[in-house]
Amino acid sequence: MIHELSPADLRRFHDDGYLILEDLFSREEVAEMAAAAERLRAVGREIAAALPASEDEASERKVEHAGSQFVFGGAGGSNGSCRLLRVVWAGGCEPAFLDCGRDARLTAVVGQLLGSSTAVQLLNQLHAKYPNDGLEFEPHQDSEHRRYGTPEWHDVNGRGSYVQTVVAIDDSTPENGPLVFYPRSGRRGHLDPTSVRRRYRDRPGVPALLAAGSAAFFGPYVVHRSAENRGAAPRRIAINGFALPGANSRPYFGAGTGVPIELFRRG
Ligand SMILES: O=C(O)CCC(=O)C(=O)O
Repeated sequence: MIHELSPADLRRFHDDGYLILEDLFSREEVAEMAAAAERLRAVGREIAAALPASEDEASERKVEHAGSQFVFGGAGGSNGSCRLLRVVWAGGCEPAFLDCGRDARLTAVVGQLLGSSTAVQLLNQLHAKYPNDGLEFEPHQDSEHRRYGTPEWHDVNGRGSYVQTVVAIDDSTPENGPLVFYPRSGRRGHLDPTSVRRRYRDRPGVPALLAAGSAAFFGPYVVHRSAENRGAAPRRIAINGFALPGANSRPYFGAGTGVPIELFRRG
């Protein structure tokens, strides 16, 4: 079923910078994604164990495998201190992730938010945080990662030209490192990333306590973060990001990136 956004939904998205829709996917569907996420985790462990140890703990290491890219941080090697930060184009290895990212229940909402029947998918990603694994995301705007202000990004609609979506695979709780938004923080557009981190580091923000199967949709300017998982269960999310055609010229990893897709198709 396609979710028709109300004028109030659209207002909330444009004013607050984000919108939450509950129960977009069923518990059975997210259970399949959870199983797929655990297979990706197991592959990640095997890859990490074979990585040579690195002196440089600060830089990321990227390993391509079966159509996905596994991104690690930490020293690596068989000592086990290497951490899987994200799986890029997760649907390459595990099609359930791409099925979710291309599902009309998700893309039709993106289409209404972008005001377009087509978009270019840039991201299809798994972020998994396990209890006390230390993985956290500092306050940021996604416009930083999309390279706003450089020749690689052209804001074709004057409203950011980008929508990121997060589907919860697990229930988010206050303890397990939920996404935290700062409503209305995007009203002045793209900001200096260092000042964003400094200004928002000590502010509580509004946690998005998404139940499994619910989704958050957000524009490129709203500041958000997520803390370490201090809960007892994983917090896994599926991220898909969509740009208006003509906005992005930076290459992204993944077999389906860069190609305009139809957002309103049925089924
Ligand atoms: O995994 C997280 O909580 C961070 C997600 C995030 O910052 C993003 O989708 O831009």
